[in-house]
Amino acid sequence: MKMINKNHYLYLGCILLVFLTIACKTDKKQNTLTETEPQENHIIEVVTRGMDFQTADTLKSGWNTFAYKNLSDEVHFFLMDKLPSDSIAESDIKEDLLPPFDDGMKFLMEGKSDSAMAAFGKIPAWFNDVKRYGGTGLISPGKTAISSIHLKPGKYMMECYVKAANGEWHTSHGMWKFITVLDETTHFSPDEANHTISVSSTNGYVFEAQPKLGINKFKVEFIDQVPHEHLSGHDVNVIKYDASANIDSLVHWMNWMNPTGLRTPTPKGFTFLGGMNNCEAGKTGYFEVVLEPGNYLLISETPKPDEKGMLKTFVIEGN
Ligand SMILES: [Cu+2]
Repeated sequence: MKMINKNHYLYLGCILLVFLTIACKTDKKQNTLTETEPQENHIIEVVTRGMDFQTADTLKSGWNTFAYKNLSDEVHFFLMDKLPSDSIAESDIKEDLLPPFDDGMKFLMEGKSDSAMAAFGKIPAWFNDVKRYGGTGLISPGKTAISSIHLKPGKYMMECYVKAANGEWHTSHGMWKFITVLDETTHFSPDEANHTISVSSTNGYVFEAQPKLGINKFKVEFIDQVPHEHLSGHDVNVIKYDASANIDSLVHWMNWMNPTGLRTPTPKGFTFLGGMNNCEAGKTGYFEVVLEPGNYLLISETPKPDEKGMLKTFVIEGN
């Protein structure tokens, strides 16, 4: 879901999940951040098999790396929304937050924009104070997205607001989950990235590097964050495409306000490989992806990403 007010975006959506494996190893690199603490290889597994997020209920604060495995037959993502109050309960989500989004989308599908905006206007005021802490980009069925994000202590809602074939939000089908982030922190920091992408509403993606065959680690710097026409912010998705793909159809699909946008089925010829979901201005996230020979693009889940510099293509050559 997306945000509805001036300075907010809103996302609701998908879910499911999982658990967590913590392995510790001694840091041999004399990292100043971990002089006395062991470095953790801290991977949080998140799994979606249907319309859910199977994952831990609590996490440590600080840097966490997520492996989001999509074992369902639809594309999803997850986004971490930090709630403005720990007292926000399941009833607040189900009875107050989701219905305005459901009603608004239904009106948009019926071509009734005014009614849609009136419905979105009923989104509870606290939603304007939600902060985005990143997550994965869109990920195709059978694929795993790897992203690292930095979490502060508090109560979060993990969500996916892709839409089902009938146009209903995944969020309303169960793809959301409360997660508590503890004061206790991880002792982990992401590996050095191979490439840095700076993202802003003014310059789009600033990305000069040439990705290579194999594993590529990307650092995403959010220079700013603003609500776009769809009342949500910008992010980064990495997508492989083949000869049957029509990039214009993808650009159209990336706007959830279009009745067929962000909705199953995805445009043909594209394979979604993750990325970095919305973060607040000044924040940083990381993602990694294994690139095989082929054509790829980086694109934001916003209206008109091509006109905003938030669509970049690149080619990975074979050996
Ligand atoms: Cu979903």
